[in-house]
Amino acid sequence: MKNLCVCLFAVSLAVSAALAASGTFAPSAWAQKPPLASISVETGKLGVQIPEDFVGISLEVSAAGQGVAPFAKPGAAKQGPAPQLAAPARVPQYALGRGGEPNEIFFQFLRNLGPGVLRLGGNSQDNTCWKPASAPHPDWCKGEITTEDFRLYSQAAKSSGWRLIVGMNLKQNSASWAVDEVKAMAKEIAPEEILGLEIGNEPDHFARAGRRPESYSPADLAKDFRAYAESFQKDPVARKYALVGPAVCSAWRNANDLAAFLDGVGPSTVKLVTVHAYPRTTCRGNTVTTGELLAPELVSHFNEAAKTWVAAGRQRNLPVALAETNSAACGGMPGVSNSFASAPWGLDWLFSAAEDGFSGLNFHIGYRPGGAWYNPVDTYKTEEAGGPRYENIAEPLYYAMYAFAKNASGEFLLPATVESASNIRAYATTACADCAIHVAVLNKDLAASGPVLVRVPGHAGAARLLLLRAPKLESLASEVTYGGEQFDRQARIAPRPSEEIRPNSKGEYEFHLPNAAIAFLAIPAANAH
Ligand code: BDP
Repeated sequence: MKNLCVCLFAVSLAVSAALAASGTFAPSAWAQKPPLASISVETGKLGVQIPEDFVGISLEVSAAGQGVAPFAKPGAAKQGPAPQLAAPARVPQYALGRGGEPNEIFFQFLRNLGPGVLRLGGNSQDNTCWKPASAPHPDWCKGEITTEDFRLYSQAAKSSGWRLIVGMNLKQNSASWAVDEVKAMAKEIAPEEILGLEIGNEPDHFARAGRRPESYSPADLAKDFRAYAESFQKDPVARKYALVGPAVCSAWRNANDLAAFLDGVGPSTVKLVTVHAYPRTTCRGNTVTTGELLAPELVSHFNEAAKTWVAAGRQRNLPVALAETNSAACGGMPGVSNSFASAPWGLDWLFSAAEDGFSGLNFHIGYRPGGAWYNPVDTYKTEEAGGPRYENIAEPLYYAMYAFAKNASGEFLLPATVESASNIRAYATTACADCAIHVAVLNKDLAASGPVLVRVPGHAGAARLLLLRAPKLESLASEVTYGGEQFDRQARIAPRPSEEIRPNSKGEYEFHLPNAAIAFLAIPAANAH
């Protein structure tokens, strides 16, 4: 799909200037401002089909493995002078809730997205231990994984209908210890609730963290991974589960190293290839601006490389998932990752990753002291007499995931060409060759707004328009609306009244696209008038 940027504005200024200079200037020429964008959709050939469960969530195995204590009891607070704050600070909580007190509203947020994959992984996966005392390196265990955690995972799967990818600790590097964990897990989670077990998180960082020798290579990783796979195969319980990996994020996330890993573990060892990506970082004091997040090159550079990773999997008949991703590593950028700007970024990221051929995409939810800024849903708790009450907030990125799930999941991509002098992207999808067409127009520009024209040859029925928008790109969740509605604290959103758009005399659908907005246009099938 091409998103051409033709500098119409510059052309029009030049033409107007020439007309004025030649003395033949007609005042109406000034009135003919070019549209913000002209979009042409081709209906002849169906492109990539977006899997129905494409949109997913990646969640840390535990908050404890990230160094954040879930539900610290009020009495357990540090001794010392009482804080001077008038109101208690909001305490971020683990999205799934806690053992015996599941966060049902978070499960509803998952259910809203249709079928999906909930990956339990992240750095906590390799910092959390099943039976820490029997771990080969107990001092590497920052958190403990218990039967209650497995039960919570299973409740999430049952309640949401999503399948799980459950991360296993590879840093400890003990296959027999991992088999014990799988046996305990199998008592709490039904095999059909699990898509696969993921061995290790970002092993390309293990040496940097001092957990492997400096010389640790993709071939060494394949050896460690294969030892797990072989032990699992020998166990009647563990052998029931498919394996997923290598969850690489930087140095080894390239076609050559992926190939070295996949060929090293041998055919049919992994069922799904997983890679991670954070296009920006806030690690080591880096900052990220809205302009950087929305820059066209951010997506185009990523897609160029991503296609080669997908190809490495495909050559071995394996699907490749962008199993952990978000806007900026180290928890995201306050005021950017949690602002409305993350919605057009998130939609561009979703559509283009689908176009690259990824089988799924999981936006990460993180925990760190001080909170993470990129979470699609933020969970807090308030202590009440009867126990904790969870408060769940749909962030702008969640609106993007929801709109994608409602308008594009399960459909085929169609080529859409954009002519615009501004930073506008468009994607089109359809469920079949003769079906209705969904067009998403993403205003990623920092300032532009204006009329948009959409042409779909042969389609002339009245279309329906919904806007996902906010007053400005910097707006936070409380100001985001989809079709004028918002998610409430119960994860519900009211039915959204759409606006009818009839084609103009040239057969184009025309509407106004504000800044900080994404338009979803549903155009009826060609033969439906
Ligand atoms: C990823 C880790 C995840 C972190 C995230 C981040 O897998 O656990 O939360 O980085 O830094 O690489 O935000």
